[in-house]
Amino acid sequence: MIVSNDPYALAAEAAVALRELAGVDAFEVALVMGSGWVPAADALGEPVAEFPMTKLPGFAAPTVAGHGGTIRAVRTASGHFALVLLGRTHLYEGRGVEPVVHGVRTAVAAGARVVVLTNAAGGLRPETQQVGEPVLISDHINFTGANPMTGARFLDLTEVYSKRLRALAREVDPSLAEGVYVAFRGPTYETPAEIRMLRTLGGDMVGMSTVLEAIAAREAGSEVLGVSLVTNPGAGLVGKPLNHEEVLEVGRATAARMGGLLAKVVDKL
Ligand code: 8IG
Repeated sequence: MIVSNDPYALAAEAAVALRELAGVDAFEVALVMGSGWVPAADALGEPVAEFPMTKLPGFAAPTVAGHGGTIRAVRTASGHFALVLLGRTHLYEGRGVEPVVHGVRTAVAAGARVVVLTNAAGGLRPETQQVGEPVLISDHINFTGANPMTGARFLDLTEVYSKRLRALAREVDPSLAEGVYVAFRGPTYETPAEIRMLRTLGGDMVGMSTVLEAIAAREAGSEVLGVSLVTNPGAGLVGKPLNHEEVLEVGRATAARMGGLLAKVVDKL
């Protein structure tokens, strides 16, 4: 196996290995299941293959509980192939941006024209948001200080999160709200002052993922659908500290709704 040090070539190599291991020629759609979303993956269809991400070139094992580190190929109810990434690498793990976007680049190289990015997030609008509520990402603010692209290649980000796909998701569930997702590098949660700042700046959710993957997917030419599961109000908004176990619990409690939503959206593609 040749393991390239060019991240784009590495993703192309991983896509070749993926097609081979999964026994699937091309995937129509890829879904990245963030914390809290892994239990929802079972609703997507019949698994045809499943293996650790580390079997493919360029994938690091995720280090966070509930983040899986597994790749699953699924045949959907409509007979299409979906690539499900159970877990992701985060910027706060300290390996840089390339491993963070490698899954998305590999998925697009394996055919995915649509990339669905899910995450668990803090809610910046407890006046209107409920814990356990999915929110469609309409736009983002990238406060990670990082970017998956380098060089004088000026990518337009006017519509990172596809209007078409958001409308399709709302056909499935008309009650879905939309919001602006703000990403920090983490791994710390925010201070109450930072949460107040983000509210002033027009953010609706805050987390530590998604934005770099969304940029990489757009760079590679895919459409993106982003969905945040609001699992806690931002720090200081209700006065109680946050913990990761609660995030996973919200995911387990809402798995049926989230799985049903994703399965129906995927079937409409
Ligand atoms: I779940 O409140 C989850 N992930 N940055 N802030 C940030 N990330 C999060 C939060 C949060 N909740």
